[in-house]
Order: sequence, then C-alpha cells, then structure tokens
Amino acid sequence: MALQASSLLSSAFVSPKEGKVNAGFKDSAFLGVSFSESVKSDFNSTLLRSKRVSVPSVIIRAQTTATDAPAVSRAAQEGKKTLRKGVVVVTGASSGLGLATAKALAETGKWQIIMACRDFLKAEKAAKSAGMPKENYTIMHLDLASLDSVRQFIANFRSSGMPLDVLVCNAAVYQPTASQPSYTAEGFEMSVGVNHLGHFLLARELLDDLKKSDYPSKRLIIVGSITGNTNTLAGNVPPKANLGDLRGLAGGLSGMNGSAMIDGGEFDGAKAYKDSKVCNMLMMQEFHRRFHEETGITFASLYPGCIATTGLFREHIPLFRLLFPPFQKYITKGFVSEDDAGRRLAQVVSDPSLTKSGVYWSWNKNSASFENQLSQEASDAEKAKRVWELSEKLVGLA
Ligand code: NDP
Ligand code: PMR
Repeated sequence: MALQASSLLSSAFVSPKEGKVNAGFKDSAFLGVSFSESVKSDFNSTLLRSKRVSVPSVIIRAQTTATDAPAVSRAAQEGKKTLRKGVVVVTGASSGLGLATAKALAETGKWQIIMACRDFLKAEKAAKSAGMPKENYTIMHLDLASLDSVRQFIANFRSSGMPLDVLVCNAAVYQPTASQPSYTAEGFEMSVGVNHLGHFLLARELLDDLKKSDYPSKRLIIVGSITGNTNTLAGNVPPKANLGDLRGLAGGLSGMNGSAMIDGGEFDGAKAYKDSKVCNMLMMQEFHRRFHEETGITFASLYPGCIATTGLFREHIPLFRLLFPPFQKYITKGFVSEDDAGRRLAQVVSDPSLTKSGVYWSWNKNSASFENQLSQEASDAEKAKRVWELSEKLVGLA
C-alpha cells in the first residue's frame, strides 16, 4: 500500500512540465498600505500627532520563563505588567501557513499583525473569512519578486510609525512543473528570488527596526523545511537540495551568463525551491552569528510539518494535489493541518519558552516542540557566510 502510493506520487511528480513566465506580479497596482477601517482612523489620528505610533496596550503576563535572549526588558522581568500589543510582520499572510499564523496571533488580542502580501484584495478577503478581528491586523503591499517593492514596503511600514517587534519571513513560491525558469523584476530565478533574496533584503533592512523596538522578546523567524535537509527521508526525494560551489548565485541566477540555479546546473523548479529553503535556514544561522549577542534578537527557523493542503502546491499537477494529502496523512504521518501549523509558528513568534536563538524548531508526534538537527549543508557556516556575501551584492547591500 505504502509502496503503491509512493510510486503513484512519484509518477505524479515526474509529469510533463509546463512553462511559466513571470508568475508573481499579481495586483502590483495595489501599492501602499491598507488599514482595516477601525485601525485606520486610530492610526491616522495618532500619526497626525506624532511619527511614532503607540500600539494599544493589553495586560499580559510578562515572560518569566528562563530565556537565552539577553535583551529582556526590565518590565518583563518584574512579573505582571501592562505591555503594549506586539507588532509582527508576516509575509505571505494571504493563505496557508501565513494566514493561519496571523489568525492564531490575532485571536490572542496581544498582537497587531501586519499582513505583508502581494495580493491586497486576497489578503483582505482571507483575513475576513478567517474571522480575524479588524482591529488586530493591517494589510500592507509587498511583492517579494521586486526589490523596489521590498524597499517600498519598508518605507510604508516606517511611515506608519509602528514599532517592529517580530518579523516572520514566510512567503514562498514552488514551481515543480516549470520547464523554464521565470524571473523576478531584477532578473533572479523566481523561487530563490522570492523565497530567499527578497526576504534577505527585507530582513537585513528591518533589522534596524527590530533593534529599536523596546519589546521584551524581539524575533526574526525564517520559515525553513524538511525537504531542504538531506539528513531526512523527505530531503532525499529527488531532486535533492544542493547549493554546490554557489557559482550560479555568484553569476546572478539570471540564466544569461550562466545558470538560473544556485549550483550552476540545469534549471529544475523543485530543486530551486529546496535550494531556497537551504538559503533560508543558512541565513537564519548567519543572522544569529552576526547579530544575536549584540542585539538580543532571537533568530529562528522551523519546519512546521507537512501542510499538504496549502496553495504551495497550486502549480503541481492535479494527480499530485489529489494524492499528496492522504499520502502525508496515512503513510508518512507527517501531515499537519493549516490551523495546527499556524499555532506552531505562532508559538515561535510569541511563546516565552521558545526564545533560544539560532534554533531550527520542529514538532514531534505529540505536537511538542524540539530543537531539530539541520543537514550538513544547511548548517555549513562557511557556506552561510558566502551565501550572505553574494546575496548582499545581488540585492544592492554591498
Ligand atoms: P501558500 O502558497 O499557501 O502561501 C504562500 C504565501 O506566499 C502566499 O500568501 C503567497 O501569496 C505568498 N507569496 C508568494 N509569492 C509572493 C511574492 N512574490 N510576494 C509576496 N508574497 C508572495 O504556501 P504555504 O503556506 O504552504 O507556505 C508558507 C511557508 O511554509 C513557505 O515558506 C513554505 O516554504 C513553508 N513550508 C510549507 C510546507 C507545506 O507543507 N506546505 C512545509 C514546510 C515549509 P498569494 O496568496 O498572493 O499567492
Ligand atoms: Mg515528501 C517522512 C517522510 C516524508 C515527509 C515528512 C515529507 C514531507 N515527505 C516524505 C516522504 C516522501 N515524500 C516520499 C517517501 C516520497 C516519494 C514518494 C515523497 C515525495 C514527495 C514529493 C513528490 N514529497 C514532496 C513532494 C513534493 O513535491 C513536495 C516538495 O518537495 O515540495 C518542495 C513534498 C513534500 N514532502 C514533505 C513536505 C513537507 C513536502 C512539501 C515541501 C516543502 O514545503 O518543503
């Protein structure tokens, strides 16, 4: 039974590829910021008075559990205090994991969620149908397939006057059936361009905002995955992640003077996604090495479980989309619902017991979190440094 399902799934996987060109430019006309109505009047009136907007206070029990983060404020150490709401930016909050996380955080009433999305109307509809209280979220436009859009998002966010307490880099594209690469506005192969480079610029720039926050536990979370880790069964399903000697990344992933793939090889959409996840996990660790001690910010990554029902698989063939959820539910038993996965990521955002920095979190069968091991490549510090430096050049930071 397991074998039959595996071979069906494999054949579903190797079906003919279809070309896709520049798939990530939906609704770029919706530049700028949208506030849900009640928040809009609240923030607008505050903006008239001062540039730094105060975020509504809620009473929460301050974090008294042991923490590895040195920058815990005095307020947090003194027990029960009045704390303002935390402000968290979640990229790709219009569906799947990002939406479920936004929903889980919104329900607590302790967070103002900035839904950073490329499709404004989709995000608004999604937030409404998830039942998120209007006053707890704000939608801002962000298309990670354009570095201009990333910079514009940062400017918009800053001009809102809100502090930044947690940044969640969650958005991603997966193009397993593409026979040809598609490209971001700057000409980077789409999966690595969106999943890694767009987020890299965003996180590098917003680090300054995180540093300025007076919130007790500041965090930068970059969503990783099991399929980028070749020390797992899932990570050994071909094509395997492999950044090689980074020659394609060094060449700009444009496919013009070299390759659209990080390792310089032939284009493969599924591999490009897995490579981008390796970059996500490497960058989390590099941020940790460079900035944790100095800033107290917690840097973390995670594998939330296999959320086989999300839009991530929208470009996969129908047979795959049909078989993948039952395969994960009944055979690998790695399946997790969107709501459960959202609660997991929300834990990494706000749970006082998950403040350790430099960690790749996973959850066991009882849904208890644990520090997982990354593959050799995904924990290679020398490679992380080189990916960081090459990425800085590509996004115009060096
Ligand atoms: P979804 O496709 O449901 O969500 C992806 C989100 O990213 C969507 O909101 C999408 O926007 C957004 N997005 C895509 N391209 C861009 C862009 N150019 N600019 C801004 N936003 C963009 O997938 P998941 O929820 O499954 O994926 C979320 C994260 O979870 C990813 O990082 C993925 O790698 C990770 N993950 C997923 C697993 C799974 O089993 N599903 C397993 C392990 C990790 P739009 O709604 O407009 O399309
Ligand atoms: Mg996988 C314990 C086994 C396990 C787990 C947890 C996953 C997760 N997968 C497992 C096993 C297998 N997968 C096996 C044995 C096969 C061969 C039949 C298999 C196949 C497979 C395919 C074709 N799996 C996939 C695909 C995809 O297209 C997905 C992918 O790689 O996206 C990049 C995928 C996934 N498997 C997972 C998870 C979490 C995914 C989604 C990937 C991600 O977001 O990283």
